[in-house]
Amino acid sequence: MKSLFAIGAALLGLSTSVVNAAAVSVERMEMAHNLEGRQTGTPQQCPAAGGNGPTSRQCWAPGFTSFTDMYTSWPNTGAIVSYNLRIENTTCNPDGAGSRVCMLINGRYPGPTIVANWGDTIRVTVRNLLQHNGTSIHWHGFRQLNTNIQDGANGITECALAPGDVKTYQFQATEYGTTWYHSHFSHQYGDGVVGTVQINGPATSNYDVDLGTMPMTDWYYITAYQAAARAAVSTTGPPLPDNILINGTAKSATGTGAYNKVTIQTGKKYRLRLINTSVDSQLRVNLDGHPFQVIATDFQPVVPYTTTYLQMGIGQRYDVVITANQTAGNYWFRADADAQCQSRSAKGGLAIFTYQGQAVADPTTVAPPSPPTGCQNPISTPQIAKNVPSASFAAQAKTLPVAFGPVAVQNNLVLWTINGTSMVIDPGFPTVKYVAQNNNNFPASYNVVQVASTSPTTWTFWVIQQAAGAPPIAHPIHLHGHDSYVLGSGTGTFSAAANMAQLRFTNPPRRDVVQLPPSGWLVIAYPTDNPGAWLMHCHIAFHVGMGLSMQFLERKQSINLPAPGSEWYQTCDKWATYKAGTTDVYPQDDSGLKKRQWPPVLKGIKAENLTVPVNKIVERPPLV
Ligand SMILES: *[C@@H]1O[C@H](CO)[C@@H](O)[C@H](O)[C@H]1NC(C)=O
Ligand SMILES: *[C@@H]1O[C@H](CO)[C@@H](O)[C@H](O)[C@H]1NC(C)=O
Ligand SMILES: *[C@@H]1O[C@H](CO)[C@@H](O)[C@H](O)[C@H]1NC(C)=O
Ligand SMILES: *[C@@H]1O[C@H](CO)[C@@H](O)[C@H](O)[C@H]1NC(C)=O
Ligand SMILES: *[C@@H]1O[C@H](CO)[C@@H](O)[C@H](O)[C@H]1NC(C)=O
Ligand SMILES: *[C@@H]1O[C@H](CO)[C@@H](O)[C@H](O)[C@H]1NC(C)=O
Ligand SMILES: *[C@@H]1O[C@H](CO)[C@@H](O)[C@H](O)[C@H]1NC(C)=O
Ligand SMILES: [Cu+2]
Repeated sequence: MKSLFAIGAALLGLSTSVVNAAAVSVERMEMAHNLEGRQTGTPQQCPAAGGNGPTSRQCWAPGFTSFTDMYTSWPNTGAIVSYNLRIENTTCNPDGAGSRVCMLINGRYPGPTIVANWGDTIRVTVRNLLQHNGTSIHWHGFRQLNTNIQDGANGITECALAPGDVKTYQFQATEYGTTWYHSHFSHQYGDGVVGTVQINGPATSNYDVDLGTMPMTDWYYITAYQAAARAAVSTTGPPLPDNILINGTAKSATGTGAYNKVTIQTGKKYRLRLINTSVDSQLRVNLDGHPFQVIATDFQPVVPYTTTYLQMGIGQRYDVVITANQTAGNYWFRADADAQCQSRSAKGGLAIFTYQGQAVADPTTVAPPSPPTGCQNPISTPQIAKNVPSASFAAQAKTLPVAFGPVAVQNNLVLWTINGTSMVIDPGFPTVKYVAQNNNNFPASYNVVQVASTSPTTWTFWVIQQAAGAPPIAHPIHLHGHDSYVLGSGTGTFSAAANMAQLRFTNPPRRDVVQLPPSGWLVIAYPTDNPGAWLMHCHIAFHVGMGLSMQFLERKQSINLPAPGSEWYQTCDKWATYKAGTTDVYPQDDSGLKKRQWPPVLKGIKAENLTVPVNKIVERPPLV
């Protein structure tokens, strides 16, 4: 009989060599800090009027610079930036390999880029024009300070929008930088319901031209729903992505389609906003001949550092500056599935950067030497320094184990658990509704962890631990409602006695997606300053669909609840009507966040009634 380890690896489609390689060396990425004058974190004098320009990117608006603590201060511009998003069931063909079913926003892939200034209010009206799917749109990385119900996580902060329904989201951009929005309903974002967001603000290094957002994703010729269905029952792992799209386009293996093309001019510096919007693939990104100067990680401005390669987990963003100082010509931009993070793709991702005045042609450049080894979080230094109190760590830190079946469920579904539970939610009965009804009987499968807190300044600490026997796969862990303060990560089993000295409490990196290393641990912290029900989940769409998700219920007495009779409740009423009608042709068959059956049934036992960890309930004969 195969070991659980080997079965897990087989289910996730890892070759034995990858499994073995993953267990070995873990090194940090190259991180030469740039030590030029003002770019090391010294504030420059900004004109009273603001003064943001090519040589003064630290400056922004009167009283606001890249040194402003954006957790407590932001410009109240009074501006409202409005967008309309129509989600439709249609077809698309981004690399010319053939038309397939897609769900698109406003008929394009990716959907429109939302552009606003720091401190603006963003108002987005979403129309669900799908015939047979709900939807909900999550504004990835936005802190949603005191606006939990705008987070767009169906089953947690809102009811899913029924087919035909309309909903308006509204929240303030209290942070700036680069992010994306995507459907949080089932596997829908993998079929096209994604777009990027650019919030203009100050920067920690200078540049001449902002090239805007550069989303990169794995791409399947089958739909994400089909891929997930195969992944859920497969003995050989999720299907291999067929291609990697850069800014929504690529050439296929047979040469159809087109590369994304960017023109640059000798002597200029360019800001590029890289976003990994994949379903299953971690990416390794570089531009041949042009090192990246990193100025932000997720929504956090960082002290600039230079690197030739970036490893990007799903949902992660890097804002980088490149300098056009090489021989004029064509250069490959590469985004490859990162084997160091157990990712694979049938084809690598390519785009072309061309110097102005040169004819566009396929480049002949080669990738830089020494790509990173291991699947790691680079240690960046936030520009706005914040320390984490270490005194309460030992008393308050709690462990959340991440484990993997085999769990015998209907149809031999593959499941992931966190703290023993594989999440299943009801898109029609969000956690916020329980809170509004003062009902503490959350179903066990909602995987609610109530956060101990006496005030907004109480810190909470979490050790996310790969359980013994879990397959050695990195998981990009995304936290809603907060930036994770990344105290540390490593291999093996965390123990305060052995690993406390490794934790960084002085200005640790902060970001909203952090890699949990294979066979290892990750320690995060955050202050309980944002009341709400906040999801924390793996951003690999297949894994969240298989339940790798939990929610923190933070200071529930202080959550701003929806007003009675408001649109929020109407969304729930419409969802209930839809579920009771005859047009709901697809039963829920995933976690609901990326999907599974509601109510959940585990070998005849309703998950609401489970008191023992799901992964201890039933063992079934291993898949062979
Ligand atoms: C999309 O359209 C196809 C073909 O008409 C249909 O089979 C499918 O159910 C639709 N999907 C959704 C989510 O509406
Ligand atoms: C959503 O639509 C897809 C077809 O496009 C279908 O496979 C899936 O089951 C639907 N999911 C739900 C929960 O309605
Ligand atoms: C991405 O594509 C859009 C639409 O084609 C284009 O306007 C934009 O300049 C591209 N961005 C980059 C960074 O290539
Ligand atoms: C995107 O993230 C996934 C999963 O975290 C990773 O496997 C992939 O390499 C990343 N892609 C890029 C282009 O960074
Ligand atoms: C080009 O610019 C990069 C980034 O600023 C720098 O590291 C490199 O030394 C420069 N190369 C040349 C040839 O000037
Ligand atoms: C994890 O689950 C167990 C069993 O349900 C529960 O007792 C424990 O409190 C949970 N852990 C946390 C951190 O909430
Ligand atoms: C679940 O628990 C409820 C209340 O404790 C009980 O009435 C019900 O019979 C249980 N259902 C199952 C399937 O165990
Ligand atoms: Cu995962």
